[in-house]
Amino acid sequence: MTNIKVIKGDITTMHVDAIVNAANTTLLGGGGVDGAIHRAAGPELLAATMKLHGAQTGEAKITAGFRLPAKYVIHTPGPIWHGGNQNEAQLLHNSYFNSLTLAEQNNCHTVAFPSISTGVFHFPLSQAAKIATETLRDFLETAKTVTEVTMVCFDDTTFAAYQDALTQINL
Ligand code: AR6
Repeated sequence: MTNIKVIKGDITTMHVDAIVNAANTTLLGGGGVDGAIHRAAGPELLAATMKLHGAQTGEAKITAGFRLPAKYVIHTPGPIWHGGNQNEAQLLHNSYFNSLTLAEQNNCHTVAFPSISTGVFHFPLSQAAKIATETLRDFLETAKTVTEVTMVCFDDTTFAAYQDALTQINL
């Protein structure tokens, strides 16, 4: 069953099987949601991501959630926006798709995403929200373990953009 929710909140407080981290290719932490997740998970998270040796843009890797309420953190570097002609849309799709694939491989039922790439990486918000919601909808149509995905938006503008995108795909 398709079940996509959009809420306003802080992803580090989510009681779900996996939260997704909008990371960078080093997977060694940073600002924004990445910094918040590392602070809330504790230093064990950095110790774990150091063993992953980074990730390519659009790829996803998993660790435990350590001090977070979530069981796992799925780390994915989204694309940096360079104007739209450097495969940014496909790479953003890949971040959502590969994160969900990894969630399924780890038997997750509930997954929460932040708005990947729309902060420091400057991906245009409405376009990112469209790619995200379409990818989630398509994935959930044939998902085996994942039954519920929540988009956790940190501010009103982001929340409105994802609500609009969901409305546009008639969910
Ligand atoms: N919960 C949910 N969303 C949040 C939270 C939170 N606690 N904190 C911020 N956001 P960004 P990016 C929102 O910049 O654009 C990092 O330095 C934020 O308001 O975190 O993918 C990484 O290490 C925005 O809507 O991620 C990378 O270097 C969204 O999360 C780089 O930033 C994404 O903003 C990744 O940039």
